[in-house]
Amino acid sequence: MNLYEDLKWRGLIKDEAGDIEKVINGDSITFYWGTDPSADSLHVGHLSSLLTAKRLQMGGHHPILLVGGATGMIGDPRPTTERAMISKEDVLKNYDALHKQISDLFGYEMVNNYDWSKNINFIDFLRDYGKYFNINYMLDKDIIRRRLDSGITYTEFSYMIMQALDFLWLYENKGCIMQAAGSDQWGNITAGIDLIRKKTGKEVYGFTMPLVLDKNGNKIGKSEGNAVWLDRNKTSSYELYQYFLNSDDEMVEQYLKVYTFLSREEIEKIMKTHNEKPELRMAQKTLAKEIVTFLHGEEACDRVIMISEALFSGKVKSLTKKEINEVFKGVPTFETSDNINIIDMLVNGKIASSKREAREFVNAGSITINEEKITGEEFMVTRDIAIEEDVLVIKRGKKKYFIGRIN
Ligand code: 383
Repeated sequence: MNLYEDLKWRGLIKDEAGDIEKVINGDSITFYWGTDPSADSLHVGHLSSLLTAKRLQMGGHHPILLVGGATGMIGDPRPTTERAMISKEDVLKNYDALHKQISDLFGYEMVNNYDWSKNINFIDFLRDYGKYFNINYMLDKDIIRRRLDSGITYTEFSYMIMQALDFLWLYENKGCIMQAAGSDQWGNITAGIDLIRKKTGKEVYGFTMPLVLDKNGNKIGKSEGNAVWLDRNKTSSYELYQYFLNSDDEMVEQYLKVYTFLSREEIEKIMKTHNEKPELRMAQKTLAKEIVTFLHGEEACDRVIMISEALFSGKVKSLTKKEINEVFKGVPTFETSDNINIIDMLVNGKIASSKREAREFVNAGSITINEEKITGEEFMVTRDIAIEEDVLVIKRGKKKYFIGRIN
């Protein structure tokens, strides 16, 4: 399989401008991919196209990663409503964070469009570039058309011109002849291609990747409404692992193609074994392992697999305090004293709303502490049963967790 066929097989090519097959399978070219500093970390939604850039690089092409210090101050129009403007300080802060994240993870050559956009003055902008953009052409772009009813400001309307100027600048200064991005970027990519053709008479290329969805058709990378971040301080290795471990059976093959560097043969083999016994979640385990290893390293991944297995088989007590903190990040936590009656502790820790309710829980056998079922109302909670003499993992019913710390 050649590079283009591999990308097609993985489902990574949607729209193509120019003979992309020839360009991708041909001699080494320089291409770019851009992202705006709208948050202080990238998330799983960005990862598929970053990995595509990596695949092109492995195939011999040269990637340039653009972090939009200039475009980030404006905001790419969304199909629904105008964006809230981000403060300049936040754009700079986010820029630094993304720059570090991308260079740590990928080591790509990076550029900032602020460097060439900041000195363009308004009169030159209108004379040198504005004349190349017919308003009818701009209004015809999908994203603009979708905003005509709800309204769009001149600021966001101008965004596509900024991105088009970037492509032109990279073409003229870095010999960049292709732009790759998610399918929401098609209008911006073609705006750049058209500008370069009009200004220089040269043909450059672009392609988009389909947005990766979950089985309900929502964008991948949201967990209970929050983004799944690539920064491990925002989404722990454990959360990342669990997110992909929970992928739907219908989707897991596609995710293996998009999010791992496993070959076609390897993926087909995994799916064959997986389909014989889907309940073992072999494909999901491979997916989660590959992603966590790629993003957080092998050591973090080994630890997370160990933790997940310990929790799954009821071996909470074998975990360290540090591991418990990672796994139970975000779980309600409370302080308690040593040698306290179980009923009092349940009420103080807000695990039960009253003593009466606390007794009901205990008598029904629905409370466990560090996986030991608590049976009597008289039970005293002491350091002896705590992890490292300190931590209590309390489970109420089948799923609800609380963390108690003996002070
Ligand atoms: C800015 C200047 C350029 C080229 C690109 C840009 C950013 C682009 C954008 N991209 C998204 C973002 O920043 O808004 N206008 O969050 C997302 N991307 C990638 C991919 C995606 C897109 O960073 O489809 C998802 O991740 O292209 O929405 O000269």
